[in-house]
Amino acid sequence: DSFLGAVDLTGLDGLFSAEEKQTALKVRGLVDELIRPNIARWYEEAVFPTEIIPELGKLGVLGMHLDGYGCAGRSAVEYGLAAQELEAGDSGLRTFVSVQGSLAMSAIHKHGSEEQKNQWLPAMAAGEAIGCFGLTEPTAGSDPASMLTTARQEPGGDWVLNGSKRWIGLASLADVAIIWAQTEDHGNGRGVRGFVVPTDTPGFRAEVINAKLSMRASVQCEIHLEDVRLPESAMLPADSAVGLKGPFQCLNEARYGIIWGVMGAARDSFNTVLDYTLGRTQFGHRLAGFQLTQAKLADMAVAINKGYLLAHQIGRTKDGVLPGTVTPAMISTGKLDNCRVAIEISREAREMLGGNGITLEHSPLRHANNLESVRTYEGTDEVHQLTIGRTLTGIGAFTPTA
Ligand code: TGC
Repeated sequence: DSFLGAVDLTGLDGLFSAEEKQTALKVRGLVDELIRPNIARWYEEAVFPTEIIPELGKLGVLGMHLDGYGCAGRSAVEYGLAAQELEAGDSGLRTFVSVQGSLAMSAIHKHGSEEQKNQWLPAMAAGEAIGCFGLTEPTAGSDPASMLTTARQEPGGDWVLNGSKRWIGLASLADVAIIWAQTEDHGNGRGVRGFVVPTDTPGFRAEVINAKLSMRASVQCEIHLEDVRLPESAMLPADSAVGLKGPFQCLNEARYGIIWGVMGAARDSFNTVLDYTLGRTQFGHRLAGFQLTQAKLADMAVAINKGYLLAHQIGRTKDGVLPGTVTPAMISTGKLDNCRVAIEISREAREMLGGNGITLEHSPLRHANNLESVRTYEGTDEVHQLTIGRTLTGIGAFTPTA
């Protein structure tokens, strides 16, 4: 019996140690107990259940791949396994853990001063403080180099931030925001720096984006920054944070979590439709006995196995167990294909559920709708195709030449 269930056709179970599976099963237990019984209602009512945050802190999944400062220091593979269990519950839940751990905490952990790390990371790991990550803007999505938010340093040393950010997860709940801003006038991204902004700083305002058709059990916001004054020490000081490589290193972490996470949504969609077709009879036979149903189930299972193998390959490379380094093209390969596969599987599963598949009683359409967001954020398909294209050809094609 594989811990991944019937979908495991290729011995995936044997890829993971007993300890790694134990980590995954603990997260699955939380999802089964707290998320599955309530997620349809939260989704319908567009509620993010803040009461689960301390539980996630106790489970040790917030910033779980980071070392020290109260973080669990687990491997990239364990983090990935946790992500796929969370996203089997709902992408909004996995997104919370990604924004908190891979974006906000990672930014402080990679680029912050000792003071910033000590002030924020232990509380964030425990779920006692919430963080968000402000990179995207109303007019700067795929092209963050064109951001308009500015940080100007005054003669006394203070920084003053102005601008706006959009699609920022958790911003209305956050205690701290990592805000990326241009510190120089040329606007080519080289002067971008990150700032640790307590959200109670005067001039900081977060406005929830309502009426979403995706990620409804999750919070995304617009942030408005009007003369937000910060001490000199608020800037992330590390050299690694100078320019866009600062936020891009954090995006790599979040994109890595997505590679695993979306396989959880795909697996849950597959399990739902496998159970359904084994139980439902039409034309005098169980649906699972029809050849067309089996062909679809087989294609879904094959794709899910390949997705896990890809995630595992990248995870073990990230952990240094396999040789080589994790390159942006490797991350793009995983994010692009696993999102594409997961959304196709969720849609196929919805179709196989017939009319019943459009209700919140079954998970696949909820997963498919969520995956519209997951496929788009942290780099669209096109951004990842062009990142891979640049690696293959040596030619950057992000900007049209004509
Ligand atoms: P480019 O010239 O390629 O790079 C600028 C500098 O960054 C370095 N770099 C990376 N470093 C680490 N990891 C990566 N993946 C990196 N990609 C690039 C690069 O080496 C260079 O360093 P240096 O030292 O030479 O300065 O920059 P570009 O402007 O040409 O970028 C091209 C492109 C399109 C790949 C990039 O802009 C991109 O990835 N765009 C997509 C951005 C994106 O994913 N946005 C979504 C953000 S999600 C969000 O804000 C909301 S958070 C989620 C939530 O809150 O729910």
